[in-house]
Amino acid sequence: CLMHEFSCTRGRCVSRHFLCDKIFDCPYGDDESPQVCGKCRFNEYRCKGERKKCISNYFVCDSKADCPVGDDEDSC
Ligand SMILES: [Ca+2]
Ligand SMILES: [Ca+2]
Repeated sequence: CLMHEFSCTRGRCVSRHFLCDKIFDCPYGDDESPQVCGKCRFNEYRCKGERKKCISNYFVCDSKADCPVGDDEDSC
């Protein structure tokens, strides 16, 4: 792949403009994977606030603030 391209698992190259645009451009969608996009995993909650920490869903509504601003306990 070229400098401005992202290499998919199956050796295909896509432009980096297509990364994290919610459309699968790689055959297996790895241009939208959490590792590439820096999002939380499907079983994690994304905290609000500047740091956007990821916590396990297990810690949402456990009566203890795990996010920096405690928003994991806000909508229980
Ligand atoms: Ca994409
Ligand atoms: Ca919590």
